[in-house]
Amino acid sequence: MTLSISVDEALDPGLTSFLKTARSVVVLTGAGVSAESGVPTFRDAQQGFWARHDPMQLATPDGFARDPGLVWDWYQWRRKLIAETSPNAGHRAIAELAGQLPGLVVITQNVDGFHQLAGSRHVLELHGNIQRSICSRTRRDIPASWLDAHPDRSPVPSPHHPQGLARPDVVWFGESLDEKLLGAAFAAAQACDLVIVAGTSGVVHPAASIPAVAVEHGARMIEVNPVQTELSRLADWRLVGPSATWLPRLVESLSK
Ligand code: BV8
Repeated sequence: MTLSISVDEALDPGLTSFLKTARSVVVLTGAGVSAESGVPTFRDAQQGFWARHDPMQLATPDGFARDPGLVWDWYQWRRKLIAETSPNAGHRAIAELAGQLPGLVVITQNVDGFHQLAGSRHVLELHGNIQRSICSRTRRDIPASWLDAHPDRSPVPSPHHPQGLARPDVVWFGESLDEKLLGAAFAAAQACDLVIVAGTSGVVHPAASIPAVAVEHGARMIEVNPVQTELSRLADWRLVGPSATWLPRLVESLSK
């Protein structure tokens, strides 16, 4: 049975008392937690020039093979957007929750690095990090200094392979996730007694199956999202509204 709470209602006392006794918490985040920082989510319309392109086509090996310059420019545009903004109150609240709840693990689908910037220390970046670049052939790291030495090239040649190109160190659709990271995420989900799912539509796998794994192993679930999602049916509590409003309230409830 899911209890939905809107932003103009108080937190359910059952939720706050459970939160206080939680011994092992997992927070799964998606693009929605960065929305209030001004970083567009994956399913919102892209802005400007990119409105003509489908992110689902660009964030793929085929998209990069077809037009590496276009995909490289899209990531450069996203990197610039992310560099011009910063983590929001939702990211900071998750970092504060970790300070008060033992062993809290952040599992994020986001590639903006905002959880670490906001102070979270135990972050599993399932889909990589847009700030890092690797060689498209060898997957070896490419330092920012190499990119800075080729400011007007798109795509940028790789220093590690004659046919290699620089690409973002993210997991594209159709690419497998890092086994160790995914294993750690599922292990944390199986061991937790509370999973907080914030800002995700729950459509991208295998990340989307993490809440079900937690709930199947006995965890309670809080969902933070302005709208209903594929995961809402798993939630004990649905906090209906933005994460930058609800997550600080969860932190506040711990000190009451
Ligand atoms: C793989 C990096 C093996 C790139 C990303 C099983 C079933 C179905 C499909 C599959 C499956 N297994 C595999 C697949 C295929 C595919 C997939 O899931 N497709 C889906 C779309 C149908 N998965 C894969 O390819 C994965 N690889 O499984 O490898 C394999 C190999 C070959 C063939 C098959 C399998 C790799 C997936 C990783 C893709 N890379 N990112 C980049 O960023 O450029 S995923 C990308 O989507 C982002 O990381 C994003 O975070 C993520 C998920 O989306 P969300 O985070 O949920 O964002 P979204 O926009 O959807 O939703 C935002 C939510 O926030 C909304 O609900 C909104 O209401 C809410 N919101 C808005 N504002 C706020 C808010 N919430 C709170 N506060 C607010 N203010």
